[in-house]
Amino acid sequence: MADIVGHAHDALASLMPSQLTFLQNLPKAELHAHLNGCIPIHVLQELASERAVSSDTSISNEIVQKGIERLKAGVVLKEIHDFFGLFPAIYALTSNPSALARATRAVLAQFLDGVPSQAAYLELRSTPRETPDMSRLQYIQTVLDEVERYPPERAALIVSVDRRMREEVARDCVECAVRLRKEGRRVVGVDLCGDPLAGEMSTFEQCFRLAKEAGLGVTLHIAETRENTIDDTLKLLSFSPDRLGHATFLGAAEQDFVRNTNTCVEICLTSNLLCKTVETLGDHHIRYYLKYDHPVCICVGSLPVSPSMNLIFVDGTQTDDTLPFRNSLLGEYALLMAAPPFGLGLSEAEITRIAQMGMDSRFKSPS
Ligand code: 6MZ
Repeated sequence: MADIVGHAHDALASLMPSQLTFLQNLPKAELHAHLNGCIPIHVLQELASERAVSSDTSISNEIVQKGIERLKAGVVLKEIHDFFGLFPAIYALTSNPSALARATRAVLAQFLDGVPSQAAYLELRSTPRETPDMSRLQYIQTVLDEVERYPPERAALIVSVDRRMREEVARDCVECAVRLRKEGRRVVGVDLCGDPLAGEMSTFEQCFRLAKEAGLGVTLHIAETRENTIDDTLKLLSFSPDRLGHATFLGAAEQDFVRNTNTCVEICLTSNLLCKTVETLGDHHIRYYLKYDHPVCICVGSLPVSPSMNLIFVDGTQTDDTLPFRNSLLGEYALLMAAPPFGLGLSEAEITRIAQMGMDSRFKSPS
């Protein structure tokens, strides 16, 4: 098993047409898409050229352009910590409401438009940022305005808190989420993300309590790297999360806990491989959860560009011009279906069950 490499494009290319059709038509939920990690490269380029003639000097156009060129050329990461350095250039391009709205619209379309669409249902997540042009509340409202163009059974928003945030900033994010939820807006949950080694988790205890009391779903990136400590993991589990992101390096006792509490694990196969937290697909922790028929959700997440990750569309065309992180939900499912050495070789019945688990793990929309 350990020799399964796990390239989504090889997996897709190895499938028979009937298998592709099966995967395309399977209703799939994407529950872990980071907005700023999923903006199509052509949209970033458009935003960059418009920015070049604006007066925004917070970060130089040269740095932004270099960042985009790097994304286009294909970023190969040595380790997961290199990954977070990709975001300042992207953030410079989504720092006002109109640019943010455009980026959001493009990400939603990428997942939800088209027949059949990549995802039947999308929970988009994003970290509210205060900029000279908008408050954190306005950031969320801007994203929500776009999310709510789709019906509730297709799209909803998760508000992310970044591990690097100070307590009052994290609290502001969650309070905004709660307030909007109470107003009937389509915020369904909160997330904890960001550099896996940053921050002190007790900082966020009150925030997540507040979110739970307001009926929001809670999902937490947890044990994403080998260096995450047991204290970090136990503290996060004490927040009673409904879902967990990655959960790559849980110890045996924590895995038992997750199984006993039936907590869904959001699985991002390609992301883990490219960030080098998992060596090969054969070593991936998904195999542990599948063995116990434990709830998982297969997700794209946000994936660093790699030249080897060019997405092959179902019609056979290959493009450089999709997500900057060059993968698709279809590609992730292809990794489940393709026979070794391209994928895990699961049956249609097993994959149907996994897709259903994802749909069953959606957070509840406000009634
Ligand atoms: C942890 C991640 C991540 O929120 O600005 N993010 N956090 N682990 C990961 N695994 C690879 N991938 C993305 O989207 C970008 C932000 O999502 C988080 C990072 O904090 C990144 O800055 P938003 O829309």
